[in-house]
Amino acid sequence: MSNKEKIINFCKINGLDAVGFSECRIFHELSPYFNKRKKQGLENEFEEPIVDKRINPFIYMLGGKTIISIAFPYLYNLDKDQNTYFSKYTQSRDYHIVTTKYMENICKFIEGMGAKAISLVDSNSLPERYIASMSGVGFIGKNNTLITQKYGSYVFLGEIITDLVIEPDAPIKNNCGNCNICLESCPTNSIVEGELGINNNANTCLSYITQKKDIDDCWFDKLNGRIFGCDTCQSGCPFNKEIKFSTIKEFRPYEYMEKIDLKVLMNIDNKLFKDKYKITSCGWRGKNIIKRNAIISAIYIEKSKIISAKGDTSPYIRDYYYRLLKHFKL
Ligand code: B12
Ligand code: SF4
Ligand code: SF4
Repeated sequence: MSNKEKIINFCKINGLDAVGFSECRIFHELSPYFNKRKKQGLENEFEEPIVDKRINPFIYMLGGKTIISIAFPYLYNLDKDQNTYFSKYTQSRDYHIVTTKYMENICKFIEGMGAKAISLVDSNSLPERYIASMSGVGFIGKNNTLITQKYGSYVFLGEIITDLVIEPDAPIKNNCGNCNICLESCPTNSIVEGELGINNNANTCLSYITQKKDIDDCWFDKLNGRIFGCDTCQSGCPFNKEIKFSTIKEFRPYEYMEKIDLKVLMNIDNKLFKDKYKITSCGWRGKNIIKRNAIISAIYIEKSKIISAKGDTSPYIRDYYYRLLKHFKL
């Protein structure tokens, strides 16, 4: 059995069957693209600003030969969103913790073969979707997401860099064709067709706005019930219709994340945050971002002063409360 087959089998035993391999190399072809995006102001604060770091996997392993891309399916159901909701990717245990546990296990397996291996997920400078598409794990759709055949785009992406030389897989074809559903459904027209091909204006994307610390008043009418993240350009995608759900037990959604209570969210204290929300993928932005978005939703939907954040201990929350009252002339 080849090393590639051994790794694929080990991943399968661990419930991971969307795995691909590509050569570890500098992605020179992406540098004009990233530079142009920077010039056009499309880059956002969560992206690595130094282009050389974005295209160079050797900063993580000097003698790396192969990148293994792994897609972790996270969707447990396609239930319709409520008026106010957390996006699907935030509803379970923080994916950084979950995927790292699986990948460290795979790294140990590779090390057992006498090789080096390190794992990465999300918080790194590399273009994870591009690596996944190069590895044949899926294709990048017009909505910018990496779409797999079996699980659609509801997957997280992780990578293992190893010094094993493994035969790469071939990329698969982009199958969007003439479909434009995601472009047409994006509430902020953030998916644009321009000089750079199809691109995403990360700075107007509602997923970003829900996570941004300081937002302008113009976004108060746009969030429309989104508490953290945005799934709109994924939920209408035909490739997300007939998909297999996740069997990764750690991604089972918490009930309180699926069926939310706005009153609870508007009044989160430190203890509740620590016990229930910090452990999810939206925990990293802190308690007040969730609270702020809940207050925006409550006032936007009810259009009344039903809540009083006047007494909130945080000046940040009080500031948003008064701005909302002013904005909605309440
Ligand atoms: C910054 C960031 C964001 C920002 C910016 C999003 C964006 N459009 O890139 C914000 C906060 C808005 C965001 C939102 C989301 N994100 Co995010 N995010 C990231 C992060 C940290 C960096 C991505 C980045 O640099 N983006 C800039 C763009 C330009 O680069 P890119 O996404 O890597 O891919 C582009 C290039 O590869 C290029 N490209 C592809 N092929 C080719 C070929 C050539 C020749 C050229 C020149 C270019 C090119 O096109 C791609 C699309 O624009 C990654 C983790 C990582 N390290 O990659 C996660 C990541 C991309 N996010 C992820 C997720 C889950 C999301 C959300 C779905 C969450 C949600 N429900 O709200 C949304 C999706 C929004 C959307 N439609 O893109 C997943 C992607 C899963 C998937 N199936 O694609 C990632 C990989 C995290 C992870 N490890 O799982 N995210
Ligand atoms: S995540 Fe939402 S706002 Fe962002 S591109 Fe998709 S539909 Fe538009
Ligand atoms: S909605 Fe249509 S255009 Fe958008 S990613 Fe899906 S298939 Fe592609």
